[in-house]
Amino acid sequence: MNCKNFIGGNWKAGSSLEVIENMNPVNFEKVSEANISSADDVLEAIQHAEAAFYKWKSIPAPNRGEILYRIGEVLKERKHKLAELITLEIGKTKVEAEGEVQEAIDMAYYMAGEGRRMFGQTIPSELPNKWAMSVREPVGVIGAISAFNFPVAVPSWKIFPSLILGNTVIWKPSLETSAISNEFMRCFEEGGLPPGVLNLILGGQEAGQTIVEDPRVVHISFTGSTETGRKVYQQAAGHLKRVSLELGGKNAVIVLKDANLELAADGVVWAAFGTSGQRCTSASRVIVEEEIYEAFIEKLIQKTSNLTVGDGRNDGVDVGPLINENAVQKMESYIASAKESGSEILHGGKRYQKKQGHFFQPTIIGPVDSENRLVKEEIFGPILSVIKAEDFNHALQINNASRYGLSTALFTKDVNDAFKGIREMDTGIVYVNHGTTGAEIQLPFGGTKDTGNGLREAGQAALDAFSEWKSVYVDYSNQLQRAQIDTDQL
Ligand code: UN1
Repeated sequence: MNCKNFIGGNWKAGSSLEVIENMNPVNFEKVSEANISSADDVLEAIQHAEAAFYKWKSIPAPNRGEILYRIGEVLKERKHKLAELITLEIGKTKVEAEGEVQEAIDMAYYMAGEGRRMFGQTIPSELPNKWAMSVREPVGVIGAISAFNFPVAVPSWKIFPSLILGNTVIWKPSLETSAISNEFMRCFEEGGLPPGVLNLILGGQEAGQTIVEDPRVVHISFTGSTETGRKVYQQAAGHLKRVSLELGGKNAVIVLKDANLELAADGVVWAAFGTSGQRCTSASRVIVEEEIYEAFIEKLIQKTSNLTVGDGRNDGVDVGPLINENAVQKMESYIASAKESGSEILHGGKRYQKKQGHFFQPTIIGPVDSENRLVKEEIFGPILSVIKAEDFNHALQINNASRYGLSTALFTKDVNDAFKGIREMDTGIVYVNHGTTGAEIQLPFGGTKDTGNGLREAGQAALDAFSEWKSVYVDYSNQLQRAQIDTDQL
């Protein structure tokens, strides 16, 4: 598939001569190609987004909502096609790819509804015959930069809330997902979004930097690594831009001795090896109370060996390939350092010699001590470290020692421990008796510490991320009433 930018309502190839080709990660056949965008393409897109802003924000929010609803309908019709393309271009299994598109459909409908519900507040004034209220205003042109692993769901968390609020958007997806991004963009076009309101740029670092540095783009919403996120934040600070960051994770599952071990092992396997561990919410550490360590490990290994690893297009496949050869080599380097530090590989630990494709075995390593790089760094692949904890407090301490703070899960049957965990696990998302993945779009999504900068996307929190509050005072007393001063005379 030959992929293009979508700028001001027109499909146009990127203007550099450099071409990016994406191969299917299983059979290495070409899926897509695109000319990489230059800074000029981005500048053109910004001009269109800026020109479209006034008109778009002037359309009443319920009508904007109707357009979003229509886009949701198109996405629903295209669900299988989009999912097939996700599997083809990045290797995600068919079931998970369908789930991902569903997340975008849910977001389209949710935000369409917000068009008729975009509440402000009326607040009592301290003076008589004076009315005070707050209303939401769009911020302007939003730069949405997304990663390869959720090429439809994550952009939709940024795009739909931005649009319902009246903003216009420049979207730069990962270059690994050009075909998917073209197909997703087409759904907005066919749903009837006016030209210039959403612009797609297939670009790399130059395009990204132009979006981040141009003063006309007033908000940057970035999903990616902590390292890149930090740079984006620094560059955007020069213009005092609004920035929302969804960065790395080092998510843990805590399994207490009273837990349903069968359920906990199922939860851990799904959270650790689903999407081949390439979710920012993937479980990468499991912290187990000493007394049940052996029993739990046995179940975990048994369930992991039952996983079917293969081409995500085939029925019954649980774990697909990694995105590329670099990712496989990164896994090998973690295995090498695990061996060096004397940790035992309990399951897996290798690339598949006989399988064509970027496959790596679902791997369990343990026990790993809490200073090892395996339990500190984000791995973004199917490697799970097991850590022993003396008791619940120790487990909480190990969990909270991470520099990341996205998602934690706790397995227990004790209601007191469950609530203690909810309060004390210091991540933005916590689960009880479910693994670390599977956030729903109607709740805020995001993390603490090095995972983000405090803003949340999805749910009602997304409205705060992508709008400004305007405070409005209407004085109908027909005389000068001075706040704070005349208040005293009443
Ligand atoms: C991500 O990996 O960037 O909660 C997002 C989840 C998914 C989203 C993951 N709904 O795992």
